Amino acid sequence: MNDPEIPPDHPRRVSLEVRHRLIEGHMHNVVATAGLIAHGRGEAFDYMIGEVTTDVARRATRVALAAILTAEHPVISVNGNTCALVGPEIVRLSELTGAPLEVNLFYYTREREDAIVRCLKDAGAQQILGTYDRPSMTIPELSSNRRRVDPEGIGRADVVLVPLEDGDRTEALRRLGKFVISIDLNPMSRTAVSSNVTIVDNIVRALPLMVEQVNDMKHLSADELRRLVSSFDNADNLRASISVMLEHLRARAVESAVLPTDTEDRRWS
Ligand code: PTJ
Repeated sequence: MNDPEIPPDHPRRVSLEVRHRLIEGHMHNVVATAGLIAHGRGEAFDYMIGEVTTDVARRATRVALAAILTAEHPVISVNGNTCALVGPEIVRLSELTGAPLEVNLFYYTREREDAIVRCLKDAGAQQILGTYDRPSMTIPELSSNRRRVDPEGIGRADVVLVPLEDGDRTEALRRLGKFVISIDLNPMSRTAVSSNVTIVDNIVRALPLMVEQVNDMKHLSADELRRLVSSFDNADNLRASISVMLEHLRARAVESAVLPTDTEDRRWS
């Protein structure tokens, strides 16, 4: 791609670099075309939350890690956007928690599966579940491509981490009695609402934070970890995330109202 040089002092540099990682991933078959659109929706919500990891998301992250660390068969589901944006971090999280990676795609093609497997292996993954050459089983409750799962992975998992998801599968996994953790910037999405724990944050911040926190969390006893999970209420967590967004928007409205009209606030351009 003819990548325009992003000046280091560009006020939107981080956001533009993330976009370019996705575009690159799309050109290499990792990211579905719809994945670019999904990212745009994510960006809009990220704007509303102030493009930072909130205390609410930090707490949800700890609870998510506690659930993974106390699970018998935790699994990390990987799709195109996740692989393109946080491939190395997702591989690291898998190593640190012992939760295997499973490729599970909504827009399945063999080319995309191969490209994602290559990307994960380049990031250091040793074992990848859910590939065409492995045994598969189906989730009967689900009609999309995502219904094909690995019996050694999502098939037998008690806890599934589904970063960046479409709602159908989360609901199906919940009906099967699985504990679902999602990372979704939209606290009103079906995925967010039907998960047991929703981390309302951008995966480009959430995954590095999970990797950073997991070693600390490992020092907690199993009882302490379980207590963290059982005292968590995802509806409260989502309400709090929406409140943060509202407060942020209110503050922006006030700021905009007092700015002289010829003032360009370049952070938000
Ligand atoms: O790789 P595939 O074939 O499995 O397809 C993946 C996509 C993402 C295309 C597919 O799962 C899809 O269509 O998802 P949706 O229904 O668009 O949902 C994506 C959700 O992720 C939306 O709620 C977005 O707000 C949210 N989102 C987008 N980018 C980010 C995000 N959440 C966190 N971090 C992001 N960077």
